[in-house]
Amino acid sequence: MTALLSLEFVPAREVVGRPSAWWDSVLGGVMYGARDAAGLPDKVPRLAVDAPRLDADGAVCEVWRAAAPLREGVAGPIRYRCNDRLLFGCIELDEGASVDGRAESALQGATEAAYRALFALLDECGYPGLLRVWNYFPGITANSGGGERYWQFNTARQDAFLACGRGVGGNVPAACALGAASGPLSIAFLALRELPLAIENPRQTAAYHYPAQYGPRSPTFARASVSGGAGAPLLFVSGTASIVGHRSLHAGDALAQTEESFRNIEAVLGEARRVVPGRTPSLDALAYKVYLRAPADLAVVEACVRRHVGALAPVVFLRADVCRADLLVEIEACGGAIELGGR
Ligand code: 3EB
Repeated sequence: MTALLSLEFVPAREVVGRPSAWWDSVLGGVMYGARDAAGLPDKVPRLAVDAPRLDADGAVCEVWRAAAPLREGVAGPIRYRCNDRLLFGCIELDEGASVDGRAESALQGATEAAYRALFALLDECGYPGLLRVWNYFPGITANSGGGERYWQFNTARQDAFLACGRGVGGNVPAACALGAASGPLSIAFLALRELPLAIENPRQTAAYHYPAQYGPRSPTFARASVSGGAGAPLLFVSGTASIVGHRSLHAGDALAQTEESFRNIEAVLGEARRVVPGRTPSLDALAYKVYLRAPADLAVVEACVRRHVGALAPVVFLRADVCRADLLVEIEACGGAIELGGR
C-alpha cells in the first residue's frame, strides 16, 4: 500500500481466518461489538469493545494499515506496531490492576497507569506526536465512590499528561471517551514522529476549559487533530456531540442532537480549512463512527447521518453511552490523507 495510513471497516466474520500475509501491513485492529479480539493474530495490537453494532449483524473490525515493514512490541500493558512514520497501540487494563496505592479509585488508578505507560513508550520510541486516542470503559456516567466515573477518568488522564510533561490545553490529541457495556479500561491510540496540530471549534468551549460543573478536572482533548510534517495531513475529528458553548442542547431529541453534532463537525472542518495548509475534506469524504445511547433512535439518526454524508461514506453505528447523561448521540470522523477502504 502507498498511503501513509488506511482504514477499513470489515465484518468480524470476514477477518477471522485471513491468511497471515493479510495482516503484514495491519497496524492494529479494534473489534466493535465483541467481547474479545481473539480473531486477530497475536502480532497485531487488538482491542475488543463491547459496543454492539446497530446497523448490521455481528461485530465489525476497524482495520488500520500502514506501509510495511512493520515492527511490533510490548511495553507494560501496551501492544504496539509501528513503521518509520507512525505507531498504533492498544491497552486493556482491568480496574484494580493499578499498582499505585494512592489512586482514589480503581478506574483512576488504571487510567493513570495506562496514560503513563503510553507516554513512556512514545518518549522511548520517538513518536512524540500523539494524534488520536480512543477511550472505552463501562459505566461512564455511573457514580462510584469518588464521583462520576467520567470525572475520575478525566482527573487521572490530566494527572498523567502533567506528570509526563505534556500540556493539558492547546496542543492535545483528538479523542473520544465512551461507555461500553462491559470490559476493562480499553484504549487505542495513534502517534506520529512529528507533532500534530490541534484544531478547536469556534462554536464550542475548548473541552480543556469546561467549567467545574462538568467535573473537577477538565477533559484533555482537542476537537480535531491533523498531522504535521510533509505530505497531505491525516485528519481526525474527535467525538462530537450536541454541545454548544459548554452546554448540552436538545435533551431527549436524538434527531436534533444529530443535526447539532453535524453543525459542530462542519464548524471544526471550517476551522481546519482556515488554519491548515492544503485541502480539508468535505463531509462526504470522511469515515464515521456514530455512537447511540438508545438503539431505538437508529432509524432517525441513520437517515440524518446519510443526508449529511451521502450514501457512500463508510459509517458504523454502535451502541454506547455518551459521557453526559443528557447526550444521546456522539459522532467521530477521520479522513484527509487517510485512505478509506471499501470504496
Ligand atoms: C464533549 O464534547 C463530548 O473525554 O476524550 C467528546 C470527545 C467527549 C472526547 C474525551 C469526550 C471526549 O465533551 C464528550
